[in-house]
Amino acid sequence: MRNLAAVKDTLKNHQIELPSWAFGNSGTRFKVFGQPGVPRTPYEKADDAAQVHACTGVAPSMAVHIPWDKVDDYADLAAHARNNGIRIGTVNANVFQDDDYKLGSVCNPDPKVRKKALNHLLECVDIMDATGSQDLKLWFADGTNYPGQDDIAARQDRLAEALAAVYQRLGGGQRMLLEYKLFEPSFYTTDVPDWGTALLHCRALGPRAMVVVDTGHHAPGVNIEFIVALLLGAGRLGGFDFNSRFYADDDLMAGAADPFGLFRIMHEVVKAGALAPEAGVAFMLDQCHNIEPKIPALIRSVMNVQEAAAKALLVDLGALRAAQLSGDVLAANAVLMDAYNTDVRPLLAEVREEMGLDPDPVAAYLASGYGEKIISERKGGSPAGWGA
Ligand code: LRH
Ligand code: MN
Repeated sequence: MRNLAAVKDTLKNHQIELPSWAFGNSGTRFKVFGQPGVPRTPYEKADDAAQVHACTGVAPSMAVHIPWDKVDDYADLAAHARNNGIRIGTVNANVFQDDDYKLGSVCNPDPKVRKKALNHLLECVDIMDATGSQDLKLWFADGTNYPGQDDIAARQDRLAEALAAVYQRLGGGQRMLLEYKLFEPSFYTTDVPDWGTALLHCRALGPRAMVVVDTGHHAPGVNIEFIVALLLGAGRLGGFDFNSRFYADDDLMAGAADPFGLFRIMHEVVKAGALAPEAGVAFMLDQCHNIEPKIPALIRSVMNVQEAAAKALLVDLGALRAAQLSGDVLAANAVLMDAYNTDVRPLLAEVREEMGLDPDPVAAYLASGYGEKIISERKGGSPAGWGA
């Protein structure tokens, strides 16, 4: 049985990064349902993120997305976040919403468009210098919709050229996180469609280029924890975009659709000793709360990730290894299922109390009146959204 005090310490130090865009209005191509009290500025998004951290104690940073979180003074935004007990985390570039990027951004056949995209990526590194952020996250919508539309290999060369220029620009402690996605918005090829393509580019760039696993970016049936184990083994797992899905990139609350899948992923992470912040794996949420209230949804999502981590920390790795090596299939599976079937909510309630927090973060938030406060205060202005 695992040492519970050590498990609690690990859970207290586990950090989950929040996505600024999850606080804004979001939806699908069919409809974006606006919600009252939605933040109008990155400052108000940071205020909401600080509420999630205040209630959970393990969400001390907010990722930003440029230009959705464009401000005049990024150092001032970072100071505002710090004054609210959090920090600005990963900087996400956005080269997927400008009309010029119809045929791609860094992979576009037109060198002028590629230059424009590269300039945005370099601007994002400037922003990291101002906010003190360590990670630049790059997801490219780049791809094609019809066979023959463009040359697959030529687009890879263009991508490699742009990534090398950005990698060159990174400062000392800064990293590049490359995120892959099977499809959407492109429907024939995507230039970074899978972990293999991302890993090849990262290896070609250097040691500070890492792969991001967005749990919604795989074909149905793909064994994501296998990819996680492989990337951990290669020392190239830079982080996760946690969410959940029943079908495609649904961006639902992490652990909501597939809590067992999230547990299996966290088992590989824990087994590799990669849960601790110093292991360099960024645990980020990347979700859209199209119909549910956003702040409680993010609190619930943080709790879901904590529950998966707690169950993974309770796996008796010694017994598991022994059963595996003796070929005792059922015993090995039982060790894992025993941990997964353990109700860790009392343990996490204890952890929160020991952190001086309410054992029930959602109840704490609802009792805070913060939700009502922002609805009454945030009148006028334009609510944040994806602006797609
Ligand atoms: C792409 C993605 C990427 C972000 C965006 C908000 O689907 O997962 O991580 O830039 O969502
Ligand atoms: Mn993502």
